Amino acid sequence: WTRERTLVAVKPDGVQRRLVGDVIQRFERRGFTLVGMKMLQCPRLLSAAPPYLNATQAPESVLAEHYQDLRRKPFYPALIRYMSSGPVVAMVWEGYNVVRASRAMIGHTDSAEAAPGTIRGDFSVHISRNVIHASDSVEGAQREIQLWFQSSELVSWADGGQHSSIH
Ligand code: YYY
Ligand code: MG
Repeated sequence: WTRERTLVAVKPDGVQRRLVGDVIQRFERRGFTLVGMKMLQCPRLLSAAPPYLNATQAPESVLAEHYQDLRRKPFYPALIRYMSSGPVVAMVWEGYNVVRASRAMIGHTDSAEAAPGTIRGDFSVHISRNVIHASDSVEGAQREIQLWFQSSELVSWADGGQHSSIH
């Protein structure tokens, strides 16, 4: 089987509400592997040609590129304002079917539809403040990981016995 990777981001409301640890704990307990993590804030998310964009990519902001499919939606300006209103914690998680599994873990986009037990179902009451992002397809995940992270910021690792006895 293939080890998929996906982009997960705790949005500004999630960071403000100190939910980063809970999110990490849920993914770790599920058995997924954290291969990248960093905090970003407004200037770096919105500035033109951030240094971590690939040189081959157009000099667009991370958020505009990230939500390019939604740019004609009525909620798009408010979405960009919200996403740039405070720090965001971006992570790359790896594991079997991690793209689909993480969508199930975050729950429905609309908080009112999100099942209890999901991250949005437990922590969010409105679609415009829904705490967390996760890529919705394998192709989308590859695109988003390249957008948010340089390859040098990702660490491939496997269980190497570090937690077993030193004797
Ligand atoms: O992938 P997901 O985040 O679950 O939903 P998308 O349809 O990709 O929309 C991205 C983002 O936009 C959503 O998490 C909240 C916001 N949004 C909104 O504010 N109002 C809507 N009616 C739909 C989406
Ligand atoms: Mg989406």
